[in-house]
Amino acid sequence: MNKKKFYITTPIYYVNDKPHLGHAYTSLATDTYARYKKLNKYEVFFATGTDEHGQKVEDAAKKKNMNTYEFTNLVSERFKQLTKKLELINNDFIRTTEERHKKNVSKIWKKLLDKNEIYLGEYEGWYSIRDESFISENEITIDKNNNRIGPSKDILKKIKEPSYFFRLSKWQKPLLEFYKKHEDFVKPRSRYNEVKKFVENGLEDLSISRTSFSWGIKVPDNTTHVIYVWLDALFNYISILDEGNNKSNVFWPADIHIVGKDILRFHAVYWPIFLLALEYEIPKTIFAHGWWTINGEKMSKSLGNVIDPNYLVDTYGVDQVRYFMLKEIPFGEDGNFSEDLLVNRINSELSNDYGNLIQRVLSMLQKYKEGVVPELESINELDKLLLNMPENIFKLVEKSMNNLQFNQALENIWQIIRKANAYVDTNKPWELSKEKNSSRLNTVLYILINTIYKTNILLQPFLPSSSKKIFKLLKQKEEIKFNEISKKHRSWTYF
Ligand code: ME8
Repeated sequence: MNKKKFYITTPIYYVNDKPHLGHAYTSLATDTYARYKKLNKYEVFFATGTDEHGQKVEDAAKKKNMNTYEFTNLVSERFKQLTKKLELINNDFIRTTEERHKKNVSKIWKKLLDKNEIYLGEYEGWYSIRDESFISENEITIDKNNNRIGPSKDILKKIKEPSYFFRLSKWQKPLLEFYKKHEDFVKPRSRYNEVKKFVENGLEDLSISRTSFSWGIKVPDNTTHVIYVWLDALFNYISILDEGNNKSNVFWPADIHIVGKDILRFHAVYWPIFLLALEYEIPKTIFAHGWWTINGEKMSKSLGNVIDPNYLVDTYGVDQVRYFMLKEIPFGEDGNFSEDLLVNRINSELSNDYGNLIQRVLSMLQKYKEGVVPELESINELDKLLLNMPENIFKLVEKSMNNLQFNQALENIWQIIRKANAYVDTNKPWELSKEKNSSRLNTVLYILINTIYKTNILLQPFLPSSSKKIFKLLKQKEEIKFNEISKKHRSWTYF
């Protein structure tokens, strides 16, 4: 039988500087969702990579006195290394400087030209290098030195140069109609409303080529122009399928693009319009998450207030960092980062709640039953409650995960863990052993092992490394699909 397909992506990150915790966050959230879908028996394609053209990258290379391409090799490699460090299960990693991508973008450009979506003109206006974005007058503020400041608080640059334009304005109505029919296109809901309002206010044609620098994909047949970096970058989502893996017909349209809210407009306005113009299918959902802040300021390379994810992983462990980030803030909202918060959460939830439960139960199993899981004997109402809890909680987890509410899903799972700890305290297996109440001790230990096993099934996408170790301790296979959760109620044949 053909498996259901699921295509999920992270943004491709700029290589103007090394990765920081913000990038790790998007990648870890995307990876968790990809793992969740895999365990739900989808065939998943998970794409990530680096965005290597544009003025920002060219400037960064110049600052380091490096050849631009060599510079991109160096920085892109650090993003690639991070995918390994974070133990991501991405299927591929695309760089926009690769031939396969350049070929695809040139092809797209020609198609748009053939369809009369592109015309040559001159752009005069303000540009944010930080955002690689043309900024309209109503988004500009003026600082005390009379500089024009963009939405990301950088000093804008005035540009006046020949440029190709994309006929964005004519797509306003079709896009609004599309939004109306696809209310799940942008999530969370507040972002959907925001994007819709932006489009309702009108769209201007978009400048899609630059002539004042050369680091980019050349416009076919007019090589004084390079293609605007966002037009170039967005098509990575198709290049990686098409030109690399021959999978476009299988995985396109994407099921979900996970992005930060800073780049929602590009994904929710320009991207679907380019696709409409090409008569391609449009992705099902763009999910815009919030920002990690430091003392209230967005963590960003440009502001220099960044945390190195490599340091955190080396110090605390990859599962621990993933768990903290997904539990600490509801996906979609902003949150402040501090190492103290991370340490507290790891200690109280992972070590005290979950770690202790496993340690206590497994050592009792060893001590009282020589490590062999006993048979379930007669059960009371309270036993039944815990015995059936994981299956019931799984339904809640599914609901939370369908909305990408990772923190809620974890909160649901933690209800089981707390209940199990309370169950140990109430049933006191050490007293049952002393009293030689073997029948009751069997039931209590059986139920506790069963609970740990099933909780571990649910935790696989959130704690990939630890859950593997725990399955090993339980002498079970390394990965267990969610639909196998209810299989093992009676005897532990795998033991
Ligand atoms: O925008 N908190 O690349 P980029 C949470 N190349 N997430 C953060 C973050 C923070 N403080 N800072 C960054 C680009 N991110 C383009 C994308 S896609 C076709 C092209 C994450 O290197 C978040 O996902 O600036 C954000 O959208 C992304 O990194 C921006 O990465």
